[in-house]
Amino acid sequence: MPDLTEFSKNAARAVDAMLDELLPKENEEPKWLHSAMRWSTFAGGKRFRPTLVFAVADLFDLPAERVGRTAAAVEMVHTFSLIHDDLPAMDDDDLRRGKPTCHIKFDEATAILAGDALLALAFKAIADDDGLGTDIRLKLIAELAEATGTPRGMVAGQQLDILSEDKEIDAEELERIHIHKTGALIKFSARSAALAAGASVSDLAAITEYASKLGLLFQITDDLLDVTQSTDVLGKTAGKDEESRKSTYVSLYGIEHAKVLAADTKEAAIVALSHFDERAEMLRAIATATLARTA
Ligand code: GRG
Repeated sequence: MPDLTEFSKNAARAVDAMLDELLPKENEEPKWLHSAMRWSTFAGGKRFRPTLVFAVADLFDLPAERVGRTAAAVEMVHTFSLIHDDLPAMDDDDLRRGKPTCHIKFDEATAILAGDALLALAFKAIADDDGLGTDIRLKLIAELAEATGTPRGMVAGQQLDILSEDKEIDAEELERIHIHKTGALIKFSARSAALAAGASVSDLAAITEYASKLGLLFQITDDLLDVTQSTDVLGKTAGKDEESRKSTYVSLYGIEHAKVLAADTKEAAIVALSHFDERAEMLRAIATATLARTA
């Protein structure tokens, strides 16, 4: 059995060091903005997406250093999305990663700017990555832009999610929302390392299929945790989905059926990995841990 706990710890350490290097220092002007960016970035996230980047790199024997900037870029985009998602105009939340959200700790304008600046910095991190060839950097920038924006990325998913509030939506629409909102960045995380490693077309297809299922699994478990865990454990307000009358896998299927769906989705992720041999054990362990996660 691969030691996912140890692997995740090392991944978090590596991405945190890279983020610390790339983010402007708090003592550099505008200090208030840089403090806000660092506040949210280092608030204690799980570093799930960077771990996935490193695990796929490992599968292809690509040294971790080669994807360090990409892993940091993904985490910056993710942090940008959380900062903006917590704003009063969106989810209006005052707790994230167990700490006051960016607009509560700083102010609303600064939270908007901190998100904007993290998004811009993510693309610069990849553009300046001289450990990767120019063609790969361009490909990663294009794919990250697609995974982040619209019509195929996270911003599109967020818009669809907002428009679906207070509405009855079917399973197909729910899946469409989450493929974009949560899945696109998770898919990019896995594909980015495969692209950096020069993976073959069939390897890339298997990784893409695995990551698509993993993204859906991550969202189903997120919906389950929202109703089964406490605010303390989650580090963000529990029960928020029902309060904001959101359609979720739990509201659509009920807790028990959502659990079955999660288990089936994890199996589908594992099946996608049958393309690889035992070298994919860490990716199998990530799918298993995502199904079992408690926060
Ligand atoms: C504002 C453009 C824009 C997009 C927001 C990511 C997102 C889209 C909204 C967050 C709301 C949410 C609960 C999404 C579902 C899954 C998800 C992304 C959870 C948070 O990610 P974790 O659990 O967080 O990886 P940590 O804090 O561990 O990094």
